[in-house]
Amino acid sequence: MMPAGPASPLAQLIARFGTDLIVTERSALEAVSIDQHRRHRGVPLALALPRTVADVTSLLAFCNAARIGVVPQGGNTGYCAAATPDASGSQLVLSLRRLNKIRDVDVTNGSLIVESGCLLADVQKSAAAAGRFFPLSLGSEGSCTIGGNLSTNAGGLNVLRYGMMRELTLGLEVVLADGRVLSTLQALRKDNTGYDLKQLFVGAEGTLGIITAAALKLFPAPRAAGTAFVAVPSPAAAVALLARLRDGLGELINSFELLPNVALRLLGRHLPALRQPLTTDSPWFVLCEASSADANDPLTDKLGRLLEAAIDAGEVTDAALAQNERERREFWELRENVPEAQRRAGPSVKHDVSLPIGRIADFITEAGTWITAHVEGSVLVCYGHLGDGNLHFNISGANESVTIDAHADVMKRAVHDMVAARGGSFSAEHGIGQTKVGELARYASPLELELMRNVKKMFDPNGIMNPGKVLA
Ligand code: 2HG
Ligand code: ZN
Repeated sequence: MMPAGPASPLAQLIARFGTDLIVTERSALEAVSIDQHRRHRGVPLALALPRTVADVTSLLAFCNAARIGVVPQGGNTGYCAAATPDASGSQLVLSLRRLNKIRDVDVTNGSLIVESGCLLADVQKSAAAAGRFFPLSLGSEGSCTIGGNLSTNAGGLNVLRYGMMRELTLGLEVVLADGRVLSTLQALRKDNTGYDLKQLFVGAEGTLGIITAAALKLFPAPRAAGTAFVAVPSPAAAVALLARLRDGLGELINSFELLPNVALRLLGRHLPALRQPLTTDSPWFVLCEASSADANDPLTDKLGRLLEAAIDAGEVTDAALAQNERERREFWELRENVPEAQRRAGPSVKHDVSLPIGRIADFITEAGTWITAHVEGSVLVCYGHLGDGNLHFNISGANESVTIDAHADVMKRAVHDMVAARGGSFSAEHGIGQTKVGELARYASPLELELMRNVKKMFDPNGIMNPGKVLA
C-alpha cells in the first residue's frame, strides 16, 4: 500500500485548529479577498478567526513552522491593499474581529487598553462614557478597527492637535512571527528603557507581527468648540490663515482642512441633501476648528474675531461660523463626504502626499498646471489636511469618456517627483501596502531600505508576515 502523502497546509490547519477558527466558507472568504477600492483581488487559503491571544500565538507558531503566509486584516478600509492576500491561494487571512474587548479604562492614568478588533467608533464611545476623549477621527471610524489604525499609523481629522496613531500609543501587545508575545501594555507616559520597540509595529502594516492589544492615550473631553467654514482666495492665503489661527488660538486648533471649489460642486451634485454653509463662489475653502475642555470658553467669538482680521488682511473673503452642534456636524459631514462624492463621480487616481507647509501653495500651482497640461479631460480634486501638510491630490475624469486610470502611472511619477523635489512624502497617511511598494523602493534612500530589510529579517526571518507588502 502506498504511504499517504503529506496533508495539504489547509488540511493541517483545520486538523490542528478546527473549523471554528479556520473558516473556508465561500461567502466569508469573498468579503476578505478584495480591497475596499475593489482594485486588488486575492485568493485566500482560508480565514483565521482567533478568539484569544493564545489562539494567535498557536496560529503564528504553526504558520511559521509550516511557512504559511499570514495577511492580517482589520476593517478592510485601507487605501493601499495592505490587507488583501495575493492570488496564489496560499496565504491565510487573519482577522482579530473576535478580539474586541475594552480591557481597561483608567481615567486617573489617562489611558485605556483595547483589543485590536475593537471598532474605532467603540473606542471613542468608551472614552466618552468615561468623560474623556480619544481623538483619532476618520471617515471610516464606524468600520475600521483599532488594530488596523495602529498597523497603518492612521491620521485623519485631528492630527494637527493630537498627532497620528503613533503619538496616541502608550504600549502594545504583539504576537511575533514565531508566536512569542511582546507586551508593553503598562501605559507609562515616561519609559526610557532602551529602544522603543512598540513603535516599530505601528505603521508596519502587519509585516513584523500581529498587534493584539494597545494601551492608548485619553484626553480631556472637548466641551466647547469654534468651527468655521471659510472662503479663501488661494492655498497661500489658507496657509497664512493657518499661521494666524495658530498664533491666536495656540494648541486649541484641532483641525484645518482645505477644500477646493470643485469638491463642493461634486458634493452638491452627488450628495445634494448635505447643506452647504457658503454660497460664495470661491476657488478654495477651509474648514477649521478649535476646541476646549472649558465649556465656557467663547471659542466661536474668538474665532470670529480672528477671521475678521483675516478678512481685513485679504486672507479670507467670507466665513460661516457654526452656531450650534447641528451646524458643526453639517460642516464636518461635508468634509467627510468628499471622498464619497468623488467616488460617485467615477474612477479617480489618488495621491496622498505631504510637504513642508511653506511649500504647499507652490506645489499645488506647479502640480496642478502639470496635470492640466498633460492629462486632457482631467479634473483635479486637491483637498486635505492642510494643517498637517497633507494633501489628497486626486484626479478624476471630466466625464465618462475619460479613462483616467490610463494616465495613472505618468501622473504618479510626475506628482511624486515634484513632491520629492520639495522634500515631501509620497505617502503621508495611507501607507505602502502593495500599491506603493515600488514607490518606497524608488524614493527611500538605500540606507533606509537596508535598515528596513534588516528589521524585517530580524522579526520575521521566514517571511510569513504579510508577504509582499511594504518591502518587495
Ligand atoms: C480623507 O482625508 C481620507 O478623507 C481619504 O484620507 C482621502 O479618498 C481620499 O483620497
Ligand atoms: Zn485624509
